[in-house]
Amino acid sequence: METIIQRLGGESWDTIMLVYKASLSAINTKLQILNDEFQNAHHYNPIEHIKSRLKDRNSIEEKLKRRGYEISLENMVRHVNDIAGVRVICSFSSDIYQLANMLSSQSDIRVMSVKDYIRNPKESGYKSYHMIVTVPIYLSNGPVETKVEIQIRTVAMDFWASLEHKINYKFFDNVPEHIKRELRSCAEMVSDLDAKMMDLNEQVNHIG
Ligand code: 0O2
Repeated sequence: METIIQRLGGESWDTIMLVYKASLSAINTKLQILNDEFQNAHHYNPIEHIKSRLKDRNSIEEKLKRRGYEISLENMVRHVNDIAGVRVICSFSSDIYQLANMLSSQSDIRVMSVKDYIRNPKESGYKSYHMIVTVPIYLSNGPVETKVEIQIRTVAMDFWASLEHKINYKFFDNVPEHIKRELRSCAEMVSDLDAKMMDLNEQVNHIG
């Protein structure tokens, strides 16, 4: 199947962004179906909520510059993996791997890379499961493989990541050491909380 790069001939920015927008819809639909099926079979929703976004032009160009690439449509499609980004927030850590496996095993999804910051958290304490996948988007002249970055994490991990992101922004990435320490300590609390909530949920399920 062709990738967007192979289709780049005379494609404009707008056409490319339209394809990425369609890829968000495709992944959202897949996730929604899995969530509904879970509700039907197991009487609970593994997904709390889904956020999706297209990276804006400035952020794409800034990322290319930061990585030393010239600004061009080809470089953007080739080197920026998170133009289409979906963040899936789950209730329990166990849901994360189940969802990732269910999605990865679909025949039209190709997993390009996985970064498991849950088993291997970042030094900052950041935890999340990241996948870059491709999904086919059916245009009038045939399908195009389109990259989407999927981040899957628990509500607690997301709470931590949002605050840490705001702190980094406020300090222009030069966060004072004592605040970094506090953040690492909060990240440990997040892991403990996730483990306890999952355990409690399992106990309750056995009673029910
Ligand atoms: P934004 O504005 O958040 O979208 P790649 O995309 O694979 O080419 P990278 O950066 O190596 O590049 O990928 P990685 O490590 O999977 O991180 C991608 C995204 O994860 C980041 O997007 C953040 O959203 C999030 N992330 C990664 N590390 C951290 C962290 O330490 N703290 C928080 N809060 N979020 C993190 P961007 O590119 O930064 O842009």
